[in-house]
Amino acid sequence: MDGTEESDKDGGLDADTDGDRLRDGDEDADSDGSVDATETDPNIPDTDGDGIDDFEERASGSDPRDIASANDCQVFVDEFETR
Ligand SMILES: [Ca+2]
Ligand SMILES: [Ca+2]
Ligand SMILES: [Ca+2]
Ligand SMILES: [Ca+2]
Repeated sequence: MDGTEESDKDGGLDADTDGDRLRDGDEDADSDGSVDATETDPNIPDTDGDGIDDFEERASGSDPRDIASANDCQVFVDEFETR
């Protein structure tokens, strides 16, 4: 609760617990409280720990559950390899 998040009248599944801009209800799609094969962790902004948050991975088409997928993320590769 740092005051920067948008107020959410229905709370619960519309909250963004980990602050990665994906709502809890989008990350835990079936709302069972566990991270299933196609879901990302609503409590961890970077589910696979590759340094790119789940929102960025989904937006760029890489796999938010596969730490190796960051290597295929052209958006970030381009940023660091422009010389
Ligand atoms: Ca989230
Ligand atoms: Ca789930
Ligand atoms: Ca990631
Ligand atoms: Ca990844």
